[in-house]
Amino acid sequence: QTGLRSKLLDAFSKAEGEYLSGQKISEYLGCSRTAVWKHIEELRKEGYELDAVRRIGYRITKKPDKISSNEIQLGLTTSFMGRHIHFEEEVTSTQKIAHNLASEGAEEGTIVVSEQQSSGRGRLSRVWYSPKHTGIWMSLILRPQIPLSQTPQLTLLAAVAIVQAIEEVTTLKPDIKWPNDILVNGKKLVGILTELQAEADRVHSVIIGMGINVNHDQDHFPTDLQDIATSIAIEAGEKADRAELIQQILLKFEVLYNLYLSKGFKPIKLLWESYAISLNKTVVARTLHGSLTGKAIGINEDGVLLLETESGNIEKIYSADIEV
Ligand code: BT5
Repeated sequence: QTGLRSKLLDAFSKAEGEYLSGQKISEYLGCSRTAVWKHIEELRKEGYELDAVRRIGYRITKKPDKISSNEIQLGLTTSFMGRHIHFEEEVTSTQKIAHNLASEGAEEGTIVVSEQQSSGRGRLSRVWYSPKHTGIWMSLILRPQIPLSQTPQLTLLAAVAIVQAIEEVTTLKPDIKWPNDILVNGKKLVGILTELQAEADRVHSVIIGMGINVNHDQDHFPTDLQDIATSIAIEAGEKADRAELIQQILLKFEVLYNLYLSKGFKPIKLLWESYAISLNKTVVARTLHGSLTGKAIGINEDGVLLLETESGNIEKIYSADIEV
């Protein structure tokens, strides 16, 4: 089956954009016209766009921009980040798979990547929209020996790594909104979800999920996201190579993570602050227990947001949605 598929793709590349008749294809592959039609439909399902003209034949007008383990591996220069790649075309959630792999003892730096998630998730069981062939839906397994209270720092570290990678691969200059959003022109480009496997006093693994809108057109987003979400293609005016972006994220992440393990959170905090948009502004923090308005004066050594309220009190915000 895969042999026939690559033969078919080969025939199309040799045709160099000209139409190939169904008859020719069936002779070339040695299969029936019905089988040819089925293969063409399969290609469409994989994201190829084909022009079909009666009595003339088929022509590929657009190839899907795909990622696979091979594409991520080829050109990856890290020493441990992404050295174990678990790739699947379609999953429920890469977080779920990463949790299973982590429980089974997966090594630090293992990544789970998929082309599509049927139930991608955000914080507090919100939905993360993860359509086929357009984004990066990835979970990274870490095994840091740090106290539980410091794990939020890794969300901030991840945000810095992703911003640096986006700056490397595109012309964009994204902003970070505490704790887990990366925005361009005020719209959400990236969401990060950090989950733990831990006992009271020991972290077994930290699973960092990253959702990045890369090659979406504006009308790819469902109506409820139209005004709040964006993609690299929309903002930069051109598509980006997702495999290259993944490689850069892994590389930046590895450098920052090594720095973090040797020097602590301080250098990461400085970098994070240089990208943060909400600092020194009045914001509304919506938590599970209600809303709090105040000036975001910074983050503390644990990565917790510090909010100065009107009465002058400094409140620590551990988890919230922030409105600038
Ligand atoms: C997040 O949650 O921003 C974390 C998203 C993490 C997704 C990754 S993808 C790989 C891994 N596997 C998973 O299953 N998840 C992780 P939160 O801050 O709760 O934001 C969720 C909100 O963002 C939703 O309620 C929507 O309003 C909005 N949203 C959903 N999909 C979006 C998208 N593709 N782009 C921008 N905004 C989106």
